[in-house]
Amino acid sequence: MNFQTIPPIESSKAVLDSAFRKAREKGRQKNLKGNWLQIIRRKESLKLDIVTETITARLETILKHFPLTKDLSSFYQKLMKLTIDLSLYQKSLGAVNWARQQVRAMHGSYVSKTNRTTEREKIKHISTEFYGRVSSIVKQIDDNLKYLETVRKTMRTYPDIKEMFTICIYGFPNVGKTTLLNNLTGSTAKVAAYAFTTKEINAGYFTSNGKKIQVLDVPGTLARQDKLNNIELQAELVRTEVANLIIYVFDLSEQSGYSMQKQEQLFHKIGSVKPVFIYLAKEDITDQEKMKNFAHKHYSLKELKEKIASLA
Ligand SMILES: Nc1nc2c(ncn2[C@@H]2O[C@H](COP(=O)(O)OP(=O)(O)OP(=O)(O)O)[C@@H](O)[C@H]2O)c(=O)[nH]1
Ligand SMILES: [Mg+2]
Repeated sequence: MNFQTIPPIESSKAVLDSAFRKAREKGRQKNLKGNWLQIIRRKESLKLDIVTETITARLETILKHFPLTKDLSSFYQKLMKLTIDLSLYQKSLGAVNWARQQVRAMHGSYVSKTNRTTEREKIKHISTEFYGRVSSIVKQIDDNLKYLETVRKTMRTYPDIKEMFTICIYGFPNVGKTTLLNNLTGSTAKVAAYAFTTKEINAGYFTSNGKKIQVLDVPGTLARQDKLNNIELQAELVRTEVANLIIYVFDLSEQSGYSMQKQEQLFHKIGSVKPVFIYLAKEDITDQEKMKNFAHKHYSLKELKEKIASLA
């Protein structure tokens, strides 16, 4: 799901201003035919149409772009629960839908009123009343529109994760996770010699036995459960909700700045709910003795690819 394409949400005032501006432009139309009554009716109902169309189109765009929670995977459902007020979100979408229906219904009844009226002043008065009632409806949802704009900005930080066999590369900052992603998938995500280079989830793809595999390189985690920021939270959700398989990256050289003891602790924290394969980064700069004494089973890049092919 791509959350980057939700268009900005305007305030009630902006929606109304644009609807009334368009109606005024339409009202200047000169080439209407018929007697004065037909012309004025036609002119006023055209303005009612334009106001209604403009407002309902804006509201429908909002409803079309924001996803319904039930249509999303459990990863996004949980992410939403953790980053926005879900019930206010749903209430806001409900309010937008309510306003859309109200404006439509009111349009129908005011157009027929216009068509039943024979006095110029009364026809004008009907239009004015319509504008007033429509404004009041749209103003009523102003807080909802504001909240949806806040949600939109939060959703822009959501990663685009596809539903397919997924591998999560996990480990401390600076151990070599992104380097492994690039080597596995041929992607060119940023690698650098300092911690927290990766600030959002990097995705790479490759095909194994004709099956497409998604590899997610999550920002280096310190796994402090008590104070996870938005992106660490996403990393934890990728690991627990999305991944079919985890590759835990160890840096035995400790050049990353994290001791073996700490790396072991984090490794044990992951548990064994899903398969975890160990990859040793920076073998070329690691002491041979350290390599020999490393107790856990681990895999080379080539072996990892074979394991993945057998599981996916
Ligand atoms: N010599 C050597 N250096 C490596 C190897 N793998 C990674 N590095 C270096 O280690 C540093 C960190 O690598 P990254 O792939 O950016 O590490 P990361 O785990 O993604 O780091 P964060 O995104 O900050 O969490 C970079 O300077 C890499 O060039 C390796 O196998 N050998
Ligand atoms: Mg990285």
